[in-house]
Amino acid sequence: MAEAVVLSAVKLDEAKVTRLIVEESLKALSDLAELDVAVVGAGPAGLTVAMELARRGFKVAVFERRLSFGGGMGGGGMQLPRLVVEEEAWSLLAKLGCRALRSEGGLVVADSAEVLARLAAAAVDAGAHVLLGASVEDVVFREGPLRVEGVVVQWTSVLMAGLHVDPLAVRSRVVIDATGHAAEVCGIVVRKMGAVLRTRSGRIVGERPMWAERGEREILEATSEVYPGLIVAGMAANAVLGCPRMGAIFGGMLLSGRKAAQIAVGLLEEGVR
Ligand code: 48F
Repeated sequence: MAEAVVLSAVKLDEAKVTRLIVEESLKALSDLAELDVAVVGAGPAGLTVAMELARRGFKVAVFERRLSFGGGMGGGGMQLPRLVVEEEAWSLLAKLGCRALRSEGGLVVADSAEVLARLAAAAVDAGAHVLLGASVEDVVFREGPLRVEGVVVQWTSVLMAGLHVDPLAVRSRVVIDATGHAAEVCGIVVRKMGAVLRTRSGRIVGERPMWAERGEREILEATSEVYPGLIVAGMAANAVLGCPRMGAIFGGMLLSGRKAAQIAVGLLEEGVR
């Protein structure tokens, strides 16, 4: 007969539960006030960049609007539970313990839930902090010369309720826009700072329709520091630079996250701010 599981050994006092949550949350949030890198968006690009930077010992936090990890990865293609990754990028996932379900013509098929769970766990294991349900609604900037020096964060629930509640700011030496198709942080910088981006057009061109091979090829070049202190990664990079979308293939997102981490390391080692 199975042994009964009892919890009666714990004296459950509601006030104690509340105190534990509040005290530890305040410590965690106050620790996030100053970062090496603020990553906006916990999709495949954001999680990869956070994992890579945390592994190198940098203080990194990911701010994710939703209460879940993975961005577009969990939904695979049309909500089917499989996704596809190019062999060149697969080694990154294989090292995290992801299982290849099939390999064909340079493409590896994997379980999308498994990939996002292992990637999120790897980022957290490496020491990245993740704040779920937290939307970045603005940036912190400084002049002389103009640069992005942090993000402004609000609970998504407050934004959804349309409440007039002031957000809190986080100082960060580098900010990474990994917000996917909407390229939201770049949008804020262009709209509110009148920024001319360090790209050929200087503006947000908008993603082009689907062309998987070109989208995957161009994403690595598009991943770049588009404004002082602001790096764009993942689908946001294709949206800003005017590159095609690619659908439910994720190698480009992972390698873009890795490249964004390399660019951030370069900036941090140069001693930005
Ligand atoms: O969309 P998303 O998965 O971006 P990604 O990492 O990967 C793109 C692919 O999933 C897919 C694709 C591949 O073919 O094109 O779309 O570039 O993840 C972006 C995450 O950012 C969050 C959003 O909820 C999602 O989880 N996000 C977006 N805007 C904000 C944000 C914001 N302002 N503040 C916080 N999180």
